[in-house]
Amino acid sequence: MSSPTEYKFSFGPWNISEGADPFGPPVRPVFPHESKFALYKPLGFDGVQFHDDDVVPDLDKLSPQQLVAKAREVGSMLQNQGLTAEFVAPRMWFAEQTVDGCYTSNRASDRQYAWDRTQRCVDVARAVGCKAIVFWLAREGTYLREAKNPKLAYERLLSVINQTLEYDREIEIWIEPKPNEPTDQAYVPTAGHAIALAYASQDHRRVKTIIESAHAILANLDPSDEMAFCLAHDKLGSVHLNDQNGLKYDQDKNFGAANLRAAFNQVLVLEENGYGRRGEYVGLDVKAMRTQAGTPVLDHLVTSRKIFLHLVEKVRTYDRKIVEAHRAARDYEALEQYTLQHLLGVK
Ligand code: XUL
Ligand code: MN
Repeated sequence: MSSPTEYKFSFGPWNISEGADPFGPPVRPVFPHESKFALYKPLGFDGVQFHDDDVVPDLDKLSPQQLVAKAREVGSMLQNQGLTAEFVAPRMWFAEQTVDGCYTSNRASDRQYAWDRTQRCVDVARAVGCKAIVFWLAREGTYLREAKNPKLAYERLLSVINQTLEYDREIEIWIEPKPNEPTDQAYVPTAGHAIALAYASQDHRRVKTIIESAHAILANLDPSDEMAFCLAHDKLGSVHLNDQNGLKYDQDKNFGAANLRAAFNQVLVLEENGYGRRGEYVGLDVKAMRTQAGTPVLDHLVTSRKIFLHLVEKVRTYDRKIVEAHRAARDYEALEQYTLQHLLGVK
């Protein structure tokens, strides 16, 4: 039997937040960005997920050369701390040019901004030492469906994927589907949409996905199925594990906090399909509770990582012979009882 997967963990600096929400200001003092990196290793994380402006603040004001020089400095700093940049995502949704979308905006000037910014994001990714960019297509959608031509929107998304693949012959694009928020209805709401775009592209091997548990739940889908679908196509670049209590705003709760059994099924799918054995990270996208005192608040990262590892143990001790016997007999009542008792640790 091969040795068990040793999971590596990652998160993005935005996961250490000051607690602001749409209805109130920050509740914790700012914790300087640079100081966040020193926290990774002691917490058991070695992958850093970035937005482009997490690497190089105010990047729109810099020349491409200045931007690459700054990103290289960050790359060396990471190396010195034994950290790896997992991906860089263009955080375009803050820009004044992207109020109505980036690649799917009705305005040519906005689309041009988005394309320029995407090229700079690829430059940053390469300079900081990683081969993947993430497209979370925040504003690619509408508040009312009549606002955009949806067929054209999908064509524009495919064009920009192809342009990016051409711009850098090694870069991978990992699409992070989400069905809504901040738009009412987003384009590319599910893994199926993302993977269809991948296969339609010029080089599908370089177009993958990152599946976030909460986003799948917002699409009323089971996160473990979204992950399994991507794994079946060898297209699971990364995951954003977290949880979501039903169909409401994107909550980014601790992994397993709303539905421990669904979390177990996600770990089961990842572990059974060898996720992590080719260097993939177990990424977390979890939000600290606004009510939590102190700075920096890190308990949510510690808890989510621990719960993942506890669930790995549950997966490894889940008796496949029993599972297979119940499947063969089509005795799903017995399978349910066994699974629930296993999760509860009772007989
Ligand atoms: C948004 C979301 C983002 C992306 C990275 O809902 O999940 O954090 O993961 O931009
Ligand atoms: Mn995410």
